[in-house]
Amino acid sequence: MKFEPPGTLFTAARISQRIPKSLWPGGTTPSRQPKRLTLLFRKEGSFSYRLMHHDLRYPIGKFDETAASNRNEQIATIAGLPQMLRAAVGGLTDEQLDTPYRPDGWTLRQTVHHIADSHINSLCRFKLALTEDEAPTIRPYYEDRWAELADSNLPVDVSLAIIDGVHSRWAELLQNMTDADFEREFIHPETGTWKLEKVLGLYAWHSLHHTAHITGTREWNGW
Ligand code: NI
Repeated sequence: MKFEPPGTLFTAARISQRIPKSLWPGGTTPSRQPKRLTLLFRKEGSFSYRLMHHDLRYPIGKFDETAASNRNEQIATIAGLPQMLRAAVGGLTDEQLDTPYRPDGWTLRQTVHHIADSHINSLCRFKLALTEDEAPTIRPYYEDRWAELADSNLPVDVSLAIIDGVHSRWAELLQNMTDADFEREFIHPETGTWKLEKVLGLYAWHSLHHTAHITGTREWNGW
């Protein structure tokens, strides 16, 4: 698989390659979760989603393993997130970044920092699962409390740089994993055993889920 270097502008066709088919209008599974969405292209390198059903908390629906796209699409989403996210926040002012994506929700700034928090942890969980003799028990954390700490007030560029590095490492790892590697597991103390195959699907979803919070907020506000 081939990925564009950092800084490459997305065209409509390139973005469409990165959005799992299951998230497109007429998605693959019957579900009460809203999954229909349409991409709008304002200009090259900038895009947003228009949601057909307004669910501000779950703009692309909840993670549904049975509706997950294929592995290559999921890896492409992980590889493409840094560019998608930069496009999503591009040109926003500090005031706009400090706007919540829903009433009582995180601000766009907190959302970007949360993605860094979450995906740092996820890369470590992949590496633990790939290297431990027994399926490791991973360490959960209170993501809402992490998002309230002082570093979540920093400029989003700080976390965009983290996400660049983490996702470069993560995509390289994923592209070189064997089928047997994707069968490896870790244990989450609250939710049980997870195969890396499923975890990849979850984080591809998570990447699009939070990107849609940002693009949705821009859409509603006409930014
Ligand atoms: Ni999240």
